[in-house]
Amino acid sequence: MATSTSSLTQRPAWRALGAHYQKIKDVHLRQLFADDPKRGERLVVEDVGLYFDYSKNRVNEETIRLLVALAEECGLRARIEAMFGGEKINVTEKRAVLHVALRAPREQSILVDGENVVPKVHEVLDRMADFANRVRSGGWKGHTGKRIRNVINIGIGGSDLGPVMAYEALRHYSQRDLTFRFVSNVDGTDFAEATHDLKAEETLFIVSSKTFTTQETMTNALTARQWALKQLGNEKAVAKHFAAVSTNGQEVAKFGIDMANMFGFWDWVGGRYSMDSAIGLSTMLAIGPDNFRAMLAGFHAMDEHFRAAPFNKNLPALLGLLGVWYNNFFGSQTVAVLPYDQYLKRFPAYLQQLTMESNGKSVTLEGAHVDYQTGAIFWGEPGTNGQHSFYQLIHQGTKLIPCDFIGFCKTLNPLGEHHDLLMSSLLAQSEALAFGKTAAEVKAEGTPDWLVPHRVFEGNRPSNTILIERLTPEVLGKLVALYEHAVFTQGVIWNVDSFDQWGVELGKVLARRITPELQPASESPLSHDSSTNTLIRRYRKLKGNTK
Ligand code: G6Q
Repeated sequence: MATSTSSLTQRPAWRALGAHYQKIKDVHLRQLFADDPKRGERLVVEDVGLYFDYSKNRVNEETIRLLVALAEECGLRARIEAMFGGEKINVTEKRAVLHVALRAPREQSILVDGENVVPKVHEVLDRMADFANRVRSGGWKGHTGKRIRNVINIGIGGSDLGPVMAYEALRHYSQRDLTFRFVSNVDGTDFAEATHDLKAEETLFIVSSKTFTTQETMTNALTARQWALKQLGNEKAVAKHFAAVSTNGQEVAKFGIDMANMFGFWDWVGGRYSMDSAIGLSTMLAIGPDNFRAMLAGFHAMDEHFRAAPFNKNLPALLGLLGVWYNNFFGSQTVAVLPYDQYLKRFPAYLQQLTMESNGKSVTLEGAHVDYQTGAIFWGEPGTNGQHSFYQLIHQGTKLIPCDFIGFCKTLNPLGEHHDLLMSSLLAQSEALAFGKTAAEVKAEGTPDWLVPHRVFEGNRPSNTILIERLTPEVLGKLVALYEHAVFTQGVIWNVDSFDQWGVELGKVLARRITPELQPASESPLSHDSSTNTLIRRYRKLKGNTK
């Protein structure tokens, strides 16, 4: 394979950042704040209802100037326009990338191959709303005439993580007499546990699959069909208890789902960018069409901001560029996302797919091997839980882990002092990470000399703080779009295709090859490596062993 001509690392702004890094790498955040007492008021951006404080980063104005220059040299502005303009920027799959069209207002026009796709988007949204209203009101009856009480989304990857995350995030706004569950894993345990206490006559399955061929989803969907028919005893029940979300009408029809219950989307919507398409049907069923549209309006507000704001005031661009700074110059391997809100408990898992599937690439758009680092590892847990487990390593370990703190000024569940305690933890953590505690301070507390080194906190550990008034559907849309476009920004800098996922496709093919070989009676000769062959034989033997 050709090696990259290093166009990124040869860029003037990249080289200037390298030189600048040498100057700033040992400067402590204590110093940066002491030199500029108003730093915490200046290194912030407030727009579209989000307050983004990036002052606790190891940057100064020169760093930001150079990062912005890098974005410009890499043509970020033109690439944003190419995405919004429907150009086929997913080059390896020759597809447009238009999740932004999913949240475009009715009157907007976005062309793909000369066709305005916005009317199609709204037609599906209107059908979803009609369906959601009928299920939510009890107007939609199951096969035995009972109303639906349980909704189970069957999907995996992009057809699961967005729906689960959004349901958990917006649970406060959900219709409480409906139960929502999500089955993704091909492990039968997932299906069994999701259904063990439910009655089929009150259950609606939404089979969510862009391709409608994904092994896990189709296996779970067939199991669901059998489970429902066993209880309801009539093929006709499928029309009342199954809906589908897909781009593949033919396969949906083959499965036997009534086409009136199919909600479509298009090849220009990537799986991990699809929670605001019909893949969000379970979300709409939970929170209702008006709240769903409010979420879309939030996405759209961030889209417009990303498109229009200068890069030094542009929330996704800054978030993405700061990520490049740590990833490529400080050598950080990971980013911790730490939402101080229990409703956002699945947000880090959602972001893992969004970021790592998008930018976990090692060749450029032209197919040359990169000679620089690309996508970071994203991980995290909600605060304050994480404080009692892995924060230790962030504070005192040997690794530099930039953190994103996300917090809300108003809680959705006011209960005594809880919210102030939660938020004071967020603020205390980012403060401690940045400023640490010196040996002199530790000694002054009366700590014996031998214990001092253990109780010193170096500090200088960077973080962003995103502070928002309250978690609403609109805010969730803004937050997701913020990270979507930060990922896009990084993909442009690294010159990778953020919208393909050949690694996922590989897994889909490999699993199919081994399945027939696992049967105990299988005679097929094994032609894997000696480790895989031996593991397969052992599995076959013990699986057949009923003792
Ligand atoms: C997302 C990926 C992947 C995909 C799943 C499910 O960007 O392509 O996670 O969403 O593999 O695919 P289907 O929706 O086609 O079942």
